[in-house]
Amino acid sequence: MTRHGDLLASLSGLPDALRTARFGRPLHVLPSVASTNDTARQLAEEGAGEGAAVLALRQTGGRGRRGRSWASPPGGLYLSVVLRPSLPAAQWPVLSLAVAVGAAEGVEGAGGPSVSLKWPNDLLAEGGKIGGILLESAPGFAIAGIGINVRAGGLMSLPEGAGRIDVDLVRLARAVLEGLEGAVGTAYGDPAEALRRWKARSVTLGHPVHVVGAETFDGVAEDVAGDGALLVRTAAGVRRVIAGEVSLR
Ligand code: BT5
Repeated sequence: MTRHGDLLASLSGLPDALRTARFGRPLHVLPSVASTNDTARQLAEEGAGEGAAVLALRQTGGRGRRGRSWASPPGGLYLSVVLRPSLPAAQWPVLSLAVAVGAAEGVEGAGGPSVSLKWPNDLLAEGGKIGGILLESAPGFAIAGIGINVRAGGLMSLPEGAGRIDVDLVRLARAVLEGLEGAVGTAYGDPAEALRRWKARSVTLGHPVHVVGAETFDGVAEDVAGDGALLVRTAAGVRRVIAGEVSLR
């Protein structure tokens, strides 16, 4: 078999080895898709339950937040999981923070480097952005998309500021699915604990930040609110950032 065929076979056999109750059950493994989030959304619309997952070896139209693109060369992890959250929709942003924590635990569990998190959900390691989370919601479900750069991905270039990790993709997929099930379960049962776990990995809190959103301003990132909003202290008081770009200064 080709390396590609081996990889597809190993990934397809992953559910047998998974220590999860629901995440990765089933796991649809595909050679190439536009965006795993779109494929997972279709499955959810057809009734797929919590934990159903889609993994692709590459994406031709990988997406970031706000219409940005996600470079998805072969070798990286491109994974989307259907969530049917028991939380009120207003708290779903906490889920996206929890997904980042679960993905970070997965990277470490697969033998990768320690991962820190930048609000809302960039995965940082070894001085670069090694991964990101795209949580998209729809009535009755959400799709959690996770992208992680793996060094074996070869020569295709990634954007400036990106980092890659040296891990085995099959091991990474397994550890991420297990990490996600734990972290998302915590978010459902104890959102405050999920936030504590995010904060423990944060490189944002306590630091001066530059916020670009509905308004642009500077301040110091002070805390994360119960709904996942970033609280930034400015000369005019504390401001809540729900959607926006936050850079460390
Ligand atoms: C994210 O967006 O960080 C969310 C990325 C989520 C990707 C996964 S892959 C599986 C699933 N299916 C999808 O279609 N998406 C999800 P954002 O914070 O908007 O970051 C996007 C920005 O990061 C881009 O504008 C680039 O500057 C940079 N970027 C693009 N590709 C990258 C990569 N592979 N590694 C690091 N940075 C990248």
